Amino acid sequence: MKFNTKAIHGGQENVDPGYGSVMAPIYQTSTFSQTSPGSHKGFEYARSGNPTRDALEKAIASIENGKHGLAFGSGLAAIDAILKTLKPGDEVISTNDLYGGTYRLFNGIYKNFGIKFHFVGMQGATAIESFITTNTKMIWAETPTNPMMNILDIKAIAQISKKHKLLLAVDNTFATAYLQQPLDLGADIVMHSTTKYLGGHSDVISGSIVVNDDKLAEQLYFIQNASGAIAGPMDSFLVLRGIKTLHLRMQRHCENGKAVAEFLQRHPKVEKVYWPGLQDHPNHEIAKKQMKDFGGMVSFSLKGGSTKDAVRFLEHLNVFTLAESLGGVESLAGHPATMTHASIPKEERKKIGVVDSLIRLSVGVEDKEDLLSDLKQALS
Ligand code: P1T
Repeated sequence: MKFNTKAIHGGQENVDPGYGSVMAPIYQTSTFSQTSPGSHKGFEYARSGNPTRDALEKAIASIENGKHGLAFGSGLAAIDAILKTLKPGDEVISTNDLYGGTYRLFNGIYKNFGIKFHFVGMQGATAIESFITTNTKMIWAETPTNPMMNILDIKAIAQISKKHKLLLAVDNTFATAYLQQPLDLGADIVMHSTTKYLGGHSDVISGSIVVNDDKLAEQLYFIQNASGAIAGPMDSFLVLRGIKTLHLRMQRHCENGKAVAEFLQRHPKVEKVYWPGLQDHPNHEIAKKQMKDFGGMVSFSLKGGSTKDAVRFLEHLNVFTLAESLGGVESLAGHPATMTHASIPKEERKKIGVVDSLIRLSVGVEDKEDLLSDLKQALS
């Protein structure tokens, strides 16, 4: 099956053997009856497995061209499960430009458990190698990065991780499987905050992991069951429904993202626009090579801008909603320095370009004329 067909049918062959419902039913149950101890229809207790979650896990694995999918209660719960494959003394090399909550989980929790993190600019993949020690176990990449829209060369990083026998985990939240499939490019683990584009309607918090390796899948399944941060049946249903229109929505997100990025680039009050589709984006060529299109996330800074200017702009938007999160049908705008990335110390933020006037847009699927006129009036 090709991608669009997979988005709708992938892994959904037998979602309701009872009645043949076309959509996976919501199995809102905590447990399943057994005729004799250990004798059941495939499910025992809903933390260990639930048919609705199972349908979602198969759908996510299918669109990522992976063998095994796992669904969690949030994107961070999925990242947390991945980190639990490590032991005290292990080291992780992570991109230094990443979602603030991921940084907080690494630095605020796992560092205290004896895991060492190196935060490195990964646009030049070769920079990674100088941080590898005998204790290094994992490379953590996010591309496009949140919020600076840097593009990391997954294939080049995968070559390094393979050479040194490390695991490469890629957070594919911003691109989604529609734009890039990290496992095909050599990654070992692909992770999503399915709260975003996969859910697509700003009505659920959830996360996922997809892997090919059977042993790694078994280890992650053990952690999912033992730690228990699973996606519930209703949330699984919502993400599954979202995936069925992912390709349609992403196409429009990309079209509108392009229109917004080009409009901002021409605007006299805008200093710099960060969108990988722009010719002058430093990683444009890699983006062209590894992505089908360039996505709907756009960041920009204001000329001579301060937090005050950014806040005034954000307060005057009408069609864009000022809110955390991204990837829903509606356009959102945020201020990374005080919102999504406030948990990264200011010094670290400055190093990666998260200046006080930086604004991040999640461009939705509304009419682009309405989006552009909203930006125009708020800028004026
Ligand atoms: O919010 P949650 O579902 O737990 O996902 C965390 C997460 C992981 N990875 C990336 C790239 C993310 O952007 C996020 C969540 N991000 C936001 C809430 C935000 O507004 O950037």
